Amino acid sequence: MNQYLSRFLSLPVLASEHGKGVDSLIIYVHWLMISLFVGWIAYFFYAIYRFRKSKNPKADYVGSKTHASTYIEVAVAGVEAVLLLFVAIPLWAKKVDKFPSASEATVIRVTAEQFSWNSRYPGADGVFGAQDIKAVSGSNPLGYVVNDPAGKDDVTPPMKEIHVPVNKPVVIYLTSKDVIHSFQLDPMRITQDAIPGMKIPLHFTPIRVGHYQLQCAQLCGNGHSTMDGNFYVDTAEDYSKWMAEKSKGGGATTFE
Ligand SMILES: [Cu+2]
Repeated sequence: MNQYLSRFLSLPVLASEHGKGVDSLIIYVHWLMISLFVGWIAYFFYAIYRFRKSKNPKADYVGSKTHASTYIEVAVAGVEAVLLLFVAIPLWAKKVDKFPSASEATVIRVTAEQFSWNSRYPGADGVFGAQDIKAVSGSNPLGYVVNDPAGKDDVTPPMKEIHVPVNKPVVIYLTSKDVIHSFQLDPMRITQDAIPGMKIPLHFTPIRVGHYQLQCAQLCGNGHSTMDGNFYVDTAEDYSKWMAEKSKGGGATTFE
């Protein structure tokens, strides 16, 4: 039954581990809404028939004497409480609580800007080079400290391009250069606002190789609709090849 509803709702392709839980919640909420819809429509037609003029020439000012409506209301609230307490909150707690350690994850810094996405990888040493507001210039808009040794092997792919290996947790530290944007990756069931001045961590594990669309989910200016990005989930070999290609010549000197 759930597969039919999922197909009917045309949920986007699912490519992350935790996404199953998100989809289940969406499906349960829709079952609840479908049953409420059917219930209300049935009651509507029942009321039209039951209180038709030919059988009820005089209005009844007393109304219903049973408590059925109260019981139904309590039952609906009960189902909503179960969904919230036993499905939604545990899913959220797991999603925001248990961050994978940096050593076992692909760690990326993503900086949103009007109207693009910048990504940066820490390179072989696993440490990001420093960023300093004083280093910001026209050719170095994100303020990378050029002489920081930790930054020498950092990798800066072209804008709008992010690669990750499959079946390995991804940790993204998200921020914005200008206004509020939102990092939305539907196949990963991930949406997170990018806020200037904040470094917001998010994590997920991609489980399906593919090329997916990243998009901005926060109206951020005239070019908002063009603020997409290419998110690639590669096999481990393809990812290593790509990373080796992008590492050539050192990353800290390229400010794309
Ligand atoms: Cu945006």
